[in-house]
Amino acid sequence: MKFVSILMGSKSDYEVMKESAKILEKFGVAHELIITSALRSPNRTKDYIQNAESKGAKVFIAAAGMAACLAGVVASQTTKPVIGVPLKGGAMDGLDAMLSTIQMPSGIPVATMTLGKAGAVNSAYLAMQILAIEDEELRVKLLEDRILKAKKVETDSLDVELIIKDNLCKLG
Ligand code: RP5
Repeated sequence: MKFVSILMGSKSDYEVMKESAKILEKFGVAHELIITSALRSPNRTKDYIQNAESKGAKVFIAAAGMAACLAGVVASQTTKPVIGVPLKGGAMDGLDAMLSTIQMPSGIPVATMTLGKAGAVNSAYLAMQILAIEDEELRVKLLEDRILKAKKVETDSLDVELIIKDNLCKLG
């Protein structure tokens, strides 16, 4: 069974990363979620990745703050796509985690999202876009979601917009 695997370095990461799981849930995409740390539980992390891959994990999402090496370690253990979500906290409130997650050595990529909830949500969308390459039903769902998002921009604007209707007045 194909699924998306979400790993996070600590229970303190769950508050943000549940937003990623919520999006996958909304689109009916199977997923797992596990707390495992690259530094505190390296053996558990390695074993989990191998096991998840053999069960059908197609994309890994890895979230961590501070030293934030989880996504890099996951990428070192699999050739499946790895999406990194840096989390706030630490001495530089997430900038440290962002730089750590993004700066992978050549040949071992991690697709790094932005910090916080937007990063968590986007990790789910990117994982689904990867799955949708070979899943027409999911591709259509993602397309419909984009249409809804575009409509929401229009309806949100209607609440506040001021447009000059008269175009008789030419500039220049
Ligand atoms: C990282 O250190 C975790 O991913 C978390 O973001 C951060 C702090 O962890 P806790 O001290 O809250 O467990 O490894």
